[in-house]
Amino acid sequence: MKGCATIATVLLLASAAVGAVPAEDGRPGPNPIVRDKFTADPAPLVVGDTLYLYTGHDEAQRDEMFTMREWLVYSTKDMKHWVDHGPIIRVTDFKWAKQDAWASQAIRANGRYYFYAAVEHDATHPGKAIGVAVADTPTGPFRDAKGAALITNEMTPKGTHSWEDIDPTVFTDDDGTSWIAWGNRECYIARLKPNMIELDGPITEITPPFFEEGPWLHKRGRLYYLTYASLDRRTQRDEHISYATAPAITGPWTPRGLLTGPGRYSFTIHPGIAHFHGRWYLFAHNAALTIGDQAGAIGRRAVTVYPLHYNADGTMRPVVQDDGRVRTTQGG
Ligand code: FUB
Repeated sequence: MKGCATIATVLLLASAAVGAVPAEDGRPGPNPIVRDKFTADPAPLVVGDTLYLYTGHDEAQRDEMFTMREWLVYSTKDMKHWVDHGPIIRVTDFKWAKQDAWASQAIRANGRYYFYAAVEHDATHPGKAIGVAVADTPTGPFRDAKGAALITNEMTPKGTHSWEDIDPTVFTDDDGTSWIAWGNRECYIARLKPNMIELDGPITEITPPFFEEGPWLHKRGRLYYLTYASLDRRTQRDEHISYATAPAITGPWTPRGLLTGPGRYSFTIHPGIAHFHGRWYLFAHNAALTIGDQAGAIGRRAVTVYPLHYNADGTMRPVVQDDGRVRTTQGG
């Protein structure tokens, strides 16, 4: 453990003395989760009795847009007390990448942990790209698993902008097949080979309505969910979260509309969904945190978490982000 998440650490030590147990009500602690650093693009991963939360590290100064050099990981056993495990990999650890430690997701496979990350490729493959790193434990250290990008901008020729290939989400189905989806404005999906570091078949476009970025794949029962940052440019100024569902990972995807409004003071938002100790959670980010004289901004965000509830037909109930406190509709 390289650092501590201030108050959370004190609480953690106190709970360790009495034996940390999952909070009975399952309600997460106050938002934002991390208060001593600016964090963004939350990606939860449940391993046994622990939820690991991978985030980007926002280090923008003044009015810089994004300054992101590394990814961080935190863990909890009860959704209230968080341990800061420090940086797990830096963008410069991908030798072929230039900059921009953007949205990522980790997944367990083959007894190891694979970390898929959006970065800016060097001039050999201009534009954003997706790399994959591997580690023996969820907290790393992670190292580049391929020595080259898994996905480059040339592989999706439809897009006309250089940041089309960002924000990987990875999902392993009940039959053991793993899939990666990603994108900005266009959303793509492809199957992964069992080695987790190569694509296995064609890239297919699955762009849902108002898709902007930040896709997140998950499954509940027999229903597949594609949750994402959406932007209806006709009426909205900031990203919201929308989702679609499908009876198979290959679709067809049915748009289900909005899951949340925008994150407070933030242009971006980014969903991450996890099932932990029998409850569902939606992670997101906003820009409502101030640290010292640095106020939240587009490049100084803070990760948050809310309980997530489902209707009987499998649709997700709208989640309201309210000052870090949760007001969802009841039940689910
Ligand atoms: O954090 C950098 C970028 O902003 C992410 O890749 C997008 O999802 C948006 O959150």
